[in-house]
Amino acid sequence: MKPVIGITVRKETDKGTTFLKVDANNTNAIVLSGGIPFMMALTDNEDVIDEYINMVDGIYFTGGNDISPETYGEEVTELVGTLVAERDEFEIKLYKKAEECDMPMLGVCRGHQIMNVASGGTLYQDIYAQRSNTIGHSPEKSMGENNTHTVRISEESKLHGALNTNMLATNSIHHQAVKDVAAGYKISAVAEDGIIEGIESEKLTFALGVQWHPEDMFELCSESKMIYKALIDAAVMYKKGKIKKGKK
Ligand SMILES: [Mn+2]
Repeated sequence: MKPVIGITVRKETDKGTTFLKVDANNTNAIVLSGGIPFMMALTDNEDVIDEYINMVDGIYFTGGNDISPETYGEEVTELVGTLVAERDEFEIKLYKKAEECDMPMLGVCRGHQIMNVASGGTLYQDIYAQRSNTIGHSPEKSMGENNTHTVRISEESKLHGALNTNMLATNSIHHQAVKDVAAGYKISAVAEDGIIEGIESEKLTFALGVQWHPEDMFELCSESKMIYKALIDAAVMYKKGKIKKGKK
């Protein structure tokens, strides 16, 4: 039984045309893990968002541009990059509706951050400006270092249950990060410099965020595959539950 995984997309304008798009490594990771990828166009139409929730068995919040500090009650400063308010608003609505259904969710990079914000947490607008001794998280701000670092994974976490390791080498392409973890969430992974690299819900059956990009290491790292397998397994369980309730 293949579950349908709703995938969030970027909104980018090029030469006057606005495109909704996603890095194919994301859709490939879902297909290779046994899921059906379903790219969800941005909309503020509540009925359409409700129908997305009815159509899918899990949600995958992908990476992308910075999240507006206004979504967590702060002023926008010069520390943040390109903002797309429509994407922030769509993803926060989507998260809240998925949360109501206890639908499985996985977030990577921006996706992990938006899950925290949608649940009431906050972000660093820029980890290099707002923290000291921050190293190795982004190619543009880590001069001369490669953008790879290890993370320590908490033994009591679902992430540990999925990966069965305490340490993992991860890729890293971010300058924002989770600051205050949302109520109902806990930290599952931390970098050596203290940056939060993984969070997960303590209330929902499966809602995990990781700050790195497992989609870009899918073929290179077995733990990347295990993250997606965990999402697909949870989505299969969710789909079976829906069928039992006669919703599909
Ligand atoms: Mn990092």
